[in-house]
Amino acid sequence: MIRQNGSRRLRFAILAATLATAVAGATGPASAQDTLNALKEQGFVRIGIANEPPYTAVKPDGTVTGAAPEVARAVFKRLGIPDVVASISEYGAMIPGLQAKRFDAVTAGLFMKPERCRAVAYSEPILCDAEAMAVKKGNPLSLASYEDVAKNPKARIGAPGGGTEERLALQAGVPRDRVIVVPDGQSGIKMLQDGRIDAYSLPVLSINDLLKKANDPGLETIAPVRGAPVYCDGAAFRKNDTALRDAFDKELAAIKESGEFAKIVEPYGFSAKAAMSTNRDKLCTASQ
Ligand code: 6CS
Repeated sequence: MIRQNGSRRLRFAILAATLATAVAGATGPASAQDTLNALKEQGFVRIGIANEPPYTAVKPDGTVTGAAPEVARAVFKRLGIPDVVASISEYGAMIPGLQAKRFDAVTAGLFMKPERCRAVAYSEPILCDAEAMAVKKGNPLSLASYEDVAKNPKARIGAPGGGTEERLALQAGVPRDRVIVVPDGQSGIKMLQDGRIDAYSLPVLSINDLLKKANDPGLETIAPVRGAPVYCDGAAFRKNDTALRDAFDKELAAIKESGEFAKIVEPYGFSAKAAMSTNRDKLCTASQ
């Protein structure tokens, strides 16, 4: 549980979060207005994140940043909830964690896809991005798509567990034993440098951030991955919290309209226009 600042506040956050979970668990599916009121009482929203810059990031001092939490903080503030408290989770554990009330929302770049839209209540789109692969300089295996990885029996691809890139690789026909689950960005780059994988796949802005920090002339980016869709995320809520999601959407629309949304996401490299030119219905029914 990572809080903005101060160990006293952290202890309070953990206690309050535990009490909130206990109450929520004890009273069964709260009405969404109750959820919003409970969050106002709590004074913060417990969010699930991955710690994958620029989508989500936790600074060494515990400060939660990244485009997704910053948009969430701006919207929740307008709803009368001043702060967010983050828990780091693997992508594949985010929806189960949300459903188990480990967090109140997922604001992590969790891309909207039909199967996820069936499991959670997404907000309207927030962050959009294409897919990329980091490879050794010169791209020795000539990998430009997930199908290229599938076709080459020597090629191993790293991707986040339960993440979109893992699923795309498997759907393209890469055998399970050549799709390597990577726990975090730094591990992925190290595995690529050590030759344990031949490609590491994340969204373009995440790979760009990692390669900039790695500063390794022996690596390069293949972007976009040929044939992979552009995805957009939204804030994800529990299915029975649709009124909370609707309240979030109302304020999200207001900051999109006012220009505040662009001011938050564009310094991180995201296009406000991309998110504002699509919608949840389209993304939740797209065949990807
Ligand atoms: O939604 C997902 O599954 C993907 N989203 C991001 C921001 N990074 C990797 C992950 O697989």
